[in-house]
Amino acid sequence: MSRNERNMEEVKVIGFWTSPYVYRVTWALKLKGVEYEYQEEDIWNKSDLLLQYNPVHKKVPVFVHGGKTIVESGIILEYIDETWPQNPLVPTDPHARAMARFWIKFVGDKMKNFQGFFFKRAGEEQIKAAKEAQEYLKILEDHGPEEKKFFDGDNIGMTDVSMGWLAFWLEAMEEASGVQVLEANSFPRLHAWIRNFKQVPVIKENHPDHTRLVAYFKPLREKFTKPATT
Ligand SMILES: N[C@@H](CCC(=O)N[C@@H](CS)C(=O)NCC(=O)O)C(=O)O
Repeated sequence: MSRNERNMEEVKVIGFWTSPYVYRVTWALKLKGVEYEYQEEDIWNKSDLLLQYNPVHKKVPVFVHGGKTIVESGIILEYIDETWPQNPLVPTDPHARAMARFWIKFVGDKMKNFQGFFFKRAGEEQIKAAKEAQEYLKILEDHGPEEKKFFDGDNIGMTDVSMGWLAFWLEAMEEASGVQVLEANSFPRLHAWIRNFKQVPVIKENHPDHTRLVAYFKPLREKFTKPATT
Protein backbone atom coordinates (compact mmCIF):
# COMPACT_ATOMS: atom_id res chain seq x y z
CA MET A 1 0.00 0.00 0.00
CA SER A 2 1.37 3.44 -0.89
CA ARG A 3 1.82 6.13 1.74
CA ASN A 4 -1.00 8.13 0.12
CA GLU A 5 -3.40 5.21 0.29
CA ARG A 6 -2.48 4.56 3.93
CA ASN A 7 -3.00 8.21 4.83
CA MET A 8 -6.51 8.10 3.39
CA GLU A 9 -7.56 5.23 5.66
CA GLU A 10 -10.10 5.83 8.37
CA VAL A 11 -8.85 7.46 11.58
CA LYS A 12 -10.64 6.99 14.86
CA VAL A 13 -9.93 8.33 18.35
CA ILE A 14 -11.44 6.79 21.44
CA GLY A 15 -11.37 9.30 24.24
CA PHE A 16 -12.90 10.79 27.33
CA TRP A 17 -13.83 14.46 27.39
CA THR A 18 -11.78 15.40 30.47
CA SER A 19 -8.57 13.73 29.32
CA PRO A 20 -5.61 16.01 28.49
CA TYR A 21 -3.93 12.98 26.90
CA VAL A 22 -6.83 12.66 24.47
CA TYR A 23 -6.61 16.36 23.67
CA ARG A 24 -2.91 15.89 22.80
CA VAL A 25 -4.04 13.59 20.01
CA THR A 26 -7.10 15.48 18.75
CA TRP A 27 -5.21 18.80 18.76
CA ALA A 28 -2.40 17.20 16.73
CA LEU A 29 -4.87 15.80 14.19
CA LYS A 30 -6.62 19.14 13.85
CA LEU A 31 -3.32 21.01 13.48
CA LYS A 32 -2.52 18.64 10.61
CA GLY A 33 -6.00 18.89 9.10
CA VAL A 34 -6.58 15.12 9.40
CA GLU A 35 -10.25 14.08 9.50
CA TYR A 36 -11.15 11.62 12.25
CA GLU A 37 -14.07 10.00 13.96
CA TYR A 38 -14.31 10.54 17.71
CA GLN A 39 -15.85 8.00 20.04
CA GLU A 40 -16.49 8.91 23.67
CA GLU A 41 -15.61 6.26 26.25
CA ASP A 42 -16.66 6.20 29.90
CA ILE A 43 -13.41 5.61 31.81
CA TRP A 44 -15.40 4.98 35.02
CA ASN A 45 -17.30 2.17 33.36
CA LYS A 46 -15.00 0.84 30.67
CA SER A 47 -16.47 -0.75 27.57
CA ASP A 48 -15.38 -4.12 26.20
CA LEU A 49 -14.16 -2.25 23.16
CA LEU A 50 -11.66 -0.24 25.23
CA LEU A 51 -10.40 -3.38 26.97
CA GLN A 52 -10.03 -5.05 23.61
CA TYR A 53 -8.20 -2.09 22.04
CA ASN A 54 -5.97 -1.34 25.04
CA PRO A 55 -5.70 -4.56 27.08
CA VAL A 56 -2.38 -3.56 28.66
CA HIS A 57 -3.13 -0.13 30.15
CA LYS A 58 -6.93 0.03 29.66
CA LYS A 59 -6.71 3.79 29.15
CA VAL A 60 -7.66 6.43 26.65
CA PRO A 61 -6.63 7.72 24.18
CA VAL A 62 -6.83 4.83 21.75
CA PHE A 63 -5.92 5.68 18.18
CA VAL A 64 -7.09 3.49 15.31
CA HIS A 65 -5.79 4.00 11.77
CA GLY A 66 -6.92 1.67 9.01
CA GLY A 67 -8.01 -0.85 11.66
CA LYS A 68 -4.61 -0.82 13.42
CA THR A 69 -4.47 0.34 17.01
CA ILE A 70 -1.91 2.53 18.79
CA VAL A 71 -2.03 3.55 22.44
CA GLU A 72 -0.03 5.95 24.66
CA SER A 73 -0.45 9.58 23.64
CA GLY A 74 3.29 10.32 23.19
CA ILE A 75 3.63 7.38 20.79
CA ILE A 76 0.43 8.33 18.97
CA LEU A 77 1.77 11.88 18.47
CA GLU A 78 4.94 10.54 16.89
CA TYR A 79 2.92 8.25 14.62
CA ILE A 80 0.71 11.14 13.54
CA ASP A 81 3.70 13.33 12.77
CA GLU A 82 5.38 10.59 10.74
CA THR A 83 2.24 9.60 8.87
CA TRP A 84 1.00 13.08 7.97
CA PRO A 85 4.14 15.19 7.50
CA GLN A 86 2.29 18.45 6.77
CA ASN A 87 2.62 21.11 9.50
CA PRO A 88 5.42 19.22 11.30
CA LEU A 89 5.00 18.98 15.06
CA VAL A 90 8.62 18.27 15.93
CA PRO A 91 11.71 20.22 14.86
CA THR A 92 13.89 18.68 12.13
CA ASP A 93 17.12 19.07 14.10
CA PRO A 94 17.83 15.72 15.85
CA HIS A 95 18.90 17.34 19.14
CA ALA A 96 15.82 19.57 19.23
CA ARG A 97 13.69 16.47 18.50
CA ALA A 98 15.33 14.58 21.35
CA MET A 99 14.71 17.51 23.71
CA ALA A 100 11.05 17.73 22.66
CA ARG A 101 10.68 14.01 23.45
CA PHE A 102 12.41 14.53 26.79
CA TRP A 103 9.94 17.23 27.89
CA ILE A 104 6.90 15.33 26.68
CA LYS A 105 8.01 12.31 28.70
CA PHE A 106 8.85 14.47 31.72
CA VAL A 107 5.38 16.01 31.80
CA GLY A 108 3.67 12.63 31.33
CA ASP A 109 5.81 10.88 33.95
CA LYS A 110 5.49 13.62 36.58
CA MET A 111 1.76 14.30 36.24
CA LYS A 112 1.14 12.95 39.76
CA ASN A 113 3.68 15.41 41.20
CA PHE A 114 2.08 18.32 39.38
CA GLN A 115 -1.43 17.40 40.50
CA GLY A 116 -0.85 16.03 44.00
CA PHE A 117 -2.26 19.13 45.73
CA PHE A 118 -5.65 18.50 44.13
CA PHE A 119 -5.97 15.11 45.79
CA LYS A 120 -5.05 16.26 49.31
CA ARG A 121 -7.32 17.66 51.99
CA ALA A 122 -6.62 21.21 53.19
CA GLY A 123 -3.78 21.18 55.72
CA GLU A 124 -0.12 20.36 55.96
CA GLU A 125 -0.20 17.56 53.38
CA GLN A 126 -1.85 19.84 50.85
CA ILE A 127 0.66 22.65 51.46
CA LYS A 128 3.48 20.16 50.93
CA ALA A 129 1.91 18.88 47.70
CA ALA A 130 1.32 22.44 46.43
CA LYS A 131 5.01 23.23 47.07
CA GLU A 132 6.01 20.11 45.18
CA ALA A 133 3.78 21.11 42.24
CA GLN A 134 5.48 24.52 42.22
CA GLU A 135 8.93 22.93 42.20
CA TYR A 136 7.96 20.96 39.11
CA LEU A 137 6.33 24.01 37.51
CA LYS A 138 9.55 25.93 38.14
CA ILE A 139 11.41 23.34 36.08
CA LEU A 140 9.04 24.04 33.19
CA GLU A 141 9.22 27.79 33.81
CA ASP A 142 13.02 27.70 33.51
CA HIS A 143 12.79 25.67 30.33
CA GLY A 144 9.82 27.69 29.03
CA PRO A 145 9.90 29.86 25.92
CA GLU A 146 11.72 33.13 26.49
CA GLU A 147 11.94 34.78 23.08
CA LYS A 148 9.89 32.32 21.05
CA LYS A 149 6.12 31.99 21.46
CA PHE A 150 6.03 28.24 22.02
CA PHE A 151 8.05 25.46 23.61
CA ASP A 152 8.70 24.16 20.12
CA GLY A 153 9.72 27.50 18.60
CA ASP A 154 7.73 30.04 16.61
CA ASN A 155 5.01 27.54 15.81
CA ILE A 156 2.96 25.32 18.08
CA GLY A 157 4.38 21.78 18.21
CA MET A 158 4.28 18.45 19.98
CA THR A 159 5.76 19.75 23.25
CA ASP A 160 3.14 22.50 23.35
CA VAL A 161 0.17 20.18 22.84
CA SER A 162 1.64 17.87 25.47
CA MET A 163 1.79 20.75 27.96
CA GLY A 164 -1.78 21.74 27.11
CA TRP A 165 -3.10 20.52 30.48
CA LEU A 166 -1.32 23.51 32.04
CA ALA A 167 -3.53 25.87 30.08
CA PHE A 168 -6.94 24.39 30.94
CA TRP A 169 -6.84 21.51 33.42
CA LEU A 170 -4.52 23.00 36.01
CA GLU A 171 -6.66 26.13 36.18
CA ALA A 172 -9.81 24.05 36.73
CA MET A 173 -8.06 21.95 39.41
CA GLU A 174 -6.94 25.12 41.16
CA GLU A 175 -10.49 26.44 41.17
CA ALA A 176 -12.02 23.13 42.28
CA SER A 177 -9.57 22.80 45.19
CA GLY A 178 -9.23 26.49 46.10
CA VAL A 179 -5.42 26.21 45.89
CA GLN A 180 -3.42 28.32 43.47
CA VAL A 181 -0.07 26.96 42.38
CA LEU A 182 0.62 28.69 39.06
CA GLU A 183 0.93 32.25 40.31
CA ALA A 184 1.48 34.85 37.59
CA ASN A 185 4.34 36.60 39.44
CA SER A 186 6.33 33.43 39.98
CA PHE A 187 5.70 31.89 36.57
CA PRO A 188 5.72 34.72 33.99
CA ARG A 189 7.00 32.58 31.10
CA LEU A 190 4.38 29.90 31.63
CA HIS A 191 1.65 32.53 31.83
CA ALA A 192 2.87 34.13 28.58
CA TRP A 193 2.99 30.70 26.96
CA ILE A 194 -0.59 29.92 28.13
CA ARG A 195 -1.81 33.17 26.54
CA ASN A 196 -0.07 32.32 23.24
CA PHE A 197 -1.27 28.73 23.34
CA LYS A 198 -4.90 29.72 23.90
CA GLN A 199 -4.77 32.06 20.92
CA VAL A 200 -3.94 29.33 18.40
CA PRO A 201 -7.25 28.87 16.49
CA VAL A 202 -7.27 25.04 16.81
CA ILE A 203 -6.81 25.33 20.58
CA LYS A 204 -9.20 28.26 20.99
CA GLU A 205 -11.96 26.32 19.23
CA ASN A 206 -11.31 22.93 20.86
CA HIS A 207 -10.89 22.68 24.58
CA PRO A 208 -12.91 21.41 27.52
CA ASP A 209 -15.39 23.92 28.92
CA HIS A 210 -13.94 25.45 32.10
CA THR A 211 -17.18 25.44 34.11
CA ARG A 212 -17.93 21.86 33.13
CA LEU A 213 -14.41 20.78 34.03
CA VAL A 214 -14.60 22.45 37.47
CA ALA A 215 -17.98 20.77 38.04
CA TYR A 216 -16.39 17.42 37.13
CA PHE A 217 -13.36 17.95 39.37
CA LYS A 218 -15.21 19.06 42.51
CA PRO A 219 -16.95 15.75 43.33
CA LEU A 220 -13.88 13.85 42.17
CA ARG A 221 -11.79 15.73 44.72
CA GLU A 222 -14.38 15.12 47.42
CA LYS A 223 -14.27 11.42 46.66
CA PHE A 224 -10.48 11.28 46.91
CA THR A 225 -10.19 13.44 50.02
CA LYS A 226 -13.06 11.95 52.02
CA PRO A 227 -11.84 10.81 55.45
CA ALA A 228 -11.79 7.03 55.72
CA THR A 229 -14.72 5.68 57.74
CA THR A 230 -13.93 2.96 60.23
N1 LIG B 1 0.30 7.38 29.58
C1 LIG B 1 -1.04 7.45 29.04
C2 LIG B 1 -1.95 8.07 30.07
C3 LIG B 1 -3.40 8.05 29.63
C4 LIG B 1 -4.34 8.22 30.82
O1 LIG B 1 -3.92 8.30 31.98
N2 LIG B 1 -5.65 8.25 30.51
C5 LIG B 1 -6.64 8.34 31.56
C6 LIG B 1 -7.63 9.46 31.28
S1 LIG B 1 -6.86 11.03 31.52
C7 LIG B 1 -7.42 7.03 31.61
O2 LIG B 1 -7.78 6.47 30.61
N3 LIG B 1 -7.66 6.56 32.82
C8 LIG B 1 -8.38 5.36 33.07
C9 LIG B 1 -7.72 4.52 34.13
O3 LIG B 1 -6.68 4.95 34.66
O4 LIG B 1 -8.25 3.48 34.44
C10 LIG B 1 -1.01 8.28 27.74
O5 LIG B 1 -0.14 9.14 27.63
O6 LIG B 1 -1.85 8.00 26.85
